[in-house]
Amino acid sequence: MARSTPRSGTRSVLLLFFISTTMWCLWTLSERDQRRYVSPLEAVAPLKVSHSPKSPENATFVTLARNSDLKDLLNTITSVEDRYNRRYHHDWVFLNDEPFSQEFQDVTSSLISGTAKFGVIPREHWSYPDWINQTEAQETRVRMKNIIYGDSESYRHMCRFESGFFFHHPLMQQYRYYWRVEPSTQLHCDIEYDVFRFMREKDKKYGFTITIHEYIATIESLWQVTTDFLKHYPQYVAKDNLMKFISDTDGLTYNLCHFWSNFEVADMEFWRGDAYQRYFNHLDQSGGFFYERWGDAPVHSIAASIFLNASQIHFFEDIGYSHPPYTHCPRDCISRGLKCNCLPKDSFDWDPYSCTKEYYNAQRLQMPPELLHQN
Ligand SMILES: Nc1nc2c(ncn2[C@@H]2O[C@H](COP(=O)(O)OP(=O)(O)OP(=O)(O)O)[C@@H](O)[C@H]2O)c(=O)[nH]1
Ligand SMILES: [Mg+2]
Repeated sequence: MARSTPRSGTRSVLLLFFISTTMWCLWTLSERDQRRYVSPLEAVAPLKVSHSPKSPENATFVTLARNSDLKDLLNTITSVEDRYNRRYHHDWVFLNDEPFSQEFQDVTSSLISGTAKFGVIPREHWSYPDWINQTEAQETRVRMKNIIYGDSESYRHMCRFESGFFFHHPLMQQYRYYWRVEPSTQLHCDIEYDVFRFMREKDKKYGFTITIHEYIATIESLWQVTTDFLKHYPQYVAKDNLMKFISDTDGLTYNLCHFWSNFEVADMEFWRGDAYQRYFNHLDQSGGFFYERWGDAPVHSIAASIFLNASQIHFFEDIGYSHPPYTHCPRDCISRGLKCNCLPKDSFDWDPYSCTKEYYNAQRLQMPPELLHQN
C-alpha cells in the first residue's frame, strides 16, 4: 500500500486548493453573479430610441444646392432630423445643376434617416429658352447690378427652376408633397406630428412660416403679366381665394406680400395642375425671369393666393424656423411645450417688413391680443 509522503501531501493540498478555487470562481460567475462583461458599445445599445416606422405619406424633403453648399447644410439637416425627421424618416431629394460630389452624397446621406437621393437638373430646366434674347438678358443684369442678386445669371436660372420645374424632375415625380429646405436654415422647435399627413388630411395645398414684402425693382411687370393671364383664364380664380393677402386694391395692384419660399410645404398636384402650368408658361413666355429678376417666392405666392381657396393655405405658426436674417418663433412656445430654442420676441411676424398682418386680415384670423391696439 502506497503511503503518502509529506511532499505528496502538500501537492494534494495545493491541487485541492486550486480545484476548489476554480470551481468557486466558475460558480460565482455562472450562478451567483449573472452580470457579464459588457463592452462600452453594447452598454449604450439599450438606451437607443427604438426605431419608429417610416411615415407612409407620399412626401419628401427637397433641397436645391451646389456642392459648395455642403457645409451650410450640415447643421440644417441635423436640425431637421433632430426636431422632426428622426421620427418619420421621410426621403430627401437633392437637386443640382451639376453632379453632386461623392463627399456631398456620403455626408448628407449619413445624417438623413430616410433615403437620400441625388439628381442632376436637365439642361432645358436650367438654361435660356429659345425665345429669350440673351443680349437683353445680359443688359438687364448690368442695369440691375445694384439690386440684390440683380447681376446674377445663375440666380435667375435658380428662380425659374424653383418656379416652374423642380416638381417635374424625375426624382420628384413619384412624390406628391414636398418640404423645401435651404442651406443655413434651422428648425427651432420639436415637431411631434407628421406634417405631410396633416397636409393631406386637412386638404392643405400650401404651407409657410414667414411672409415678407418683395423688392419692387425685381418684379416691375409681374402683376401686369399676371392680370393679362387672369383676363384670359378667369376660370382658374378660386371662389374663396386669398387675393386680399396680395392686393389691397381688390386685384388692381400688387402689395408685394409673399410667402418666403425658402420654407415651403406643399402639394405638387397644385403646381402640376392646369391652372399653375398655364400660369407659369405665360410668365415664362413674357421673359420676366431674365429681363427682370422674378423670384419664385412672389410667383408661387401669387398663384397660391389666386388659384387656391384660402382654407387650403396654412400658416405653420407652430414651426420655429430661421432663414438668415429672419426667424419665425411660435408664440407662447414654452406653455405649448414646443421646446423651442428661439425667442418669440425675436419673431419677424409683426415687423413692418413682414406680411403676417396682411395674412391674418385676409384669413380673418384674430390678431394676437398684444397687437390689437396697433390695428
Ligand atoms: N445647384 C445650384 N443651386 C443653387 C444655385 N444658386 C442657388 N442655389 C440654391 O437655391 C436656393 C436659393 O438660393 P439662395 O442663395 O439661398 O437664395 P436666397 O435664399 O434668395 O438668398 P440667400 O439665402 O440670402 O443667399 C438654395 O437652396 C441654394 O442652395 C446654383 O447656381 N446652383
Ligand atoms: Mg437662401
